[in-house]
Amino acid sequence: MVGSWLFLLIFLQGLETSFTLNVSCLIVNLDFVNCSWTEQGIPEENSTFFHNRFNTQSEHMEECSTYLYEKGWTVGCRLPYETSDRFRTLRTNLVYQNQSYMQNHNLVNMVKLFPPANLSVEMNTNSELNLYWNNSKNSICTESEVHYRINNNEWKASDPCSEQTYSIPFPSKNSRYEFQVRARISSACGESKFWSEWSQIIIWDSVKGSNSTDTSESSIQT
Ligand SMILES: *[C@@H]1O[C@H](CO)[C@@H](O)[C@H](O)[C@H]1NC(C)=O
Ligand SMILES: *[C@@H]1O[C@H](CO)[C@@H](O)[C@H](O)[C@H]1NC(C)=O
Ligand SMILES: *[C@@H]1O[C@H](CO)[C@@H](O)[C@H](O)[C@H]1NC(C)=O
Ligand SMILES: *[C@@H]1O[C@H](CO)[C@@H](O)[C@H](O)[C@H]1NC(C)=O
Ligand SMILES: *[C@@H]1O[C@H](CO)[C@@H](O)[C@H](O)[C@H]1NC(C)=O
Ligand SMILES: *[C@@H]1O[C@H](CO)[C@@H](O)[C@H](O)[C@H]1NC(C)=O
Ligand SMILES: CC(=O)N[C@H]1CO[C@H](CO)[C@@H](O)[C@@H]1O
Repeated sequence: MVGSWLFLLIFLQGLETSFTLNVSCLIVNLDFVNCSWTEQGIPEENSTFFHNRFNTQSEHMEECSTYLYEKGWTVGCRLPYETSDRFRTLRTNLVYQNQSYMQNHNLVNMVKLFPPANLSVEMNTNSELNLYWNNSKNSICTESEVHYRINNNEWKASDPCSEQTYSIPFPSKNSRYEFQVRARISSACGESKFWSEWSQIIIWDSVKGSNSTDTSESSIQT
């Protein structure tokens, strides 16, 4: 009994000394930055987070103004993002207990956009089925991928395109088409490591001649 307590004590001390906090940051929709330090679990004490606001010209670090919480502990920080910040270096300093963890982050590829929205489908006079959508960031740097399937067969993916439209010439009769779209920053602008989540699904049914947004099975496919 004493032996196992001793073992547990040594084991816990071992954990204590090997415990490090790693801050990882993601630029969300080029709108704000989420930094979090829960990779190794939730630290059981509040941490204090400082950052340089992507400004390497100055040594100044400011404290996080909008912490993210889990179980009442600080586990992350939401930082403002301004145009082109991703081409600069974010310096962070996390203070936990008596330790301070300094890191430099290069976030050029760490961008995740919101999914495209407002999908619509229409048949034009040339018998082309046209899909339209709105990207969350309407810029030449955004590329989209269309996923579609016919009558519940396998999903097919289009090549990434910079337009917010996709056409299928002569869609088959008596078929049901489903579409969904996702987006990311294209390689010409420092390709993002992450695609957005898939948009909601839109359905075009040649028999019913209707389209609708199906929320019941969105974002199952990856
Ligand atoms: C810290 O996190 C970053 C980003 O998630 C990762 O690239 C890096 O390998 C991690 N470092 C350690 C020491 O776990
Ligand atoms: C950013 O952090 C907040 C709070 O933890 C979380 O709700 C949100 O999903 C995060 N966003 C992304 C894209 O990770
Ligand atoms: C951690 O921070 C939160 C918010 O500032 C605070 O409500 C909570 O009391 C803090 N916990 C401790 C143990 O200081
Ligand atoms: C923090 O540092 C002080 C003085 O250096 C020390 O007495 C204390 O035990 C340390 N606390 C922790 C949790 O490491
Ligand atoms: C969404 O896309 C449509 C074309 O499909 C366009 O007419 C409309 O202006 C766009 N809306 C926004 C808010 O960008
Ligand atoms: C979708 O359409 C609504 C209403 O027209 C508009 O307010 C919203 O900005 C559009 N969403 C996007 C991502 O363009
Ligand atoms: C028949 C039908 O439901 N058409 C709709 C398809 O989607 C567009 C845009 O969402 C609507 O304007 C149509 O009414």
